[in-house]
Amino acid sequence: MIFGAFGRPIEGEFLSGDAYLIREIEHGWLVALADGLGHGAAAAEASEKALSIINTYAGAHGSVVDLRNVLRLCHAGLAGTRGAVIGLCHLNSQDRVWSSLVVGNVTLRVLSDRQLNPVPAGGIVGYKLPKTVHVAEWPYCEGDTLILHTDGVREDYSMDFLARKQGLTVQQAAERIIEKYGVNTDDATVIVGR
Ligand SMILES: [Mn+2]
Repeated sequence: MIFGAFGRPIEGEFLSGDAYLIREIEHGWLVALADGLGHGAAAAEASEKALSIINTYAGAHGSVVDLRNVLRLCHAGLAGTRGAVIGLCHLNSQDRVWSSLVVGNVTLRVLSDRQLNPVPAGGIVGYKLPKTVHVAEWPYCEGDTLILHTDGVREDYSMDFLARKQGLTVQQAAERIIEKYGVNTDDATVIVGR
């Protein structure tokens, strides 16, 4: 997999309340995107804390990734912060399986043989988790494109321009999405993987 990512803060802020992690782990990848509630430093504190917890978890667990457990750790660790909405995605490249978990307003889209739009659970990590959190799983196929973005990006975009034949790198695709579909009333961040 190759990943590209791009983000920028809301107009008038220097610091984004969004934060992301793209980490190669044993037999796969762990990708996380967090959007701290509100904007500015307090939002960034919550999202950075979530990512630091996820990064520590990834370092300690090798190829064994339990997304529900990651979520529980984040929820406990974010108590006392503003809280964050979070999208987590794990590729097990040995078993060729993706799994994902989303709490709150983070969007995950997958361009694959079949298009997949996993359903997020409501809630705010660090404040209130939903009763049940769905972990979506689907087979990994070579060439799959994964997109994870915060709600600073409109959702009504077509993924046509991400098709391989358009020749965009994942980094160019990430920048294009923010440029064309980022809203200026919120921090906006997108990760594109292929
Ligand atoms: Mn947001």
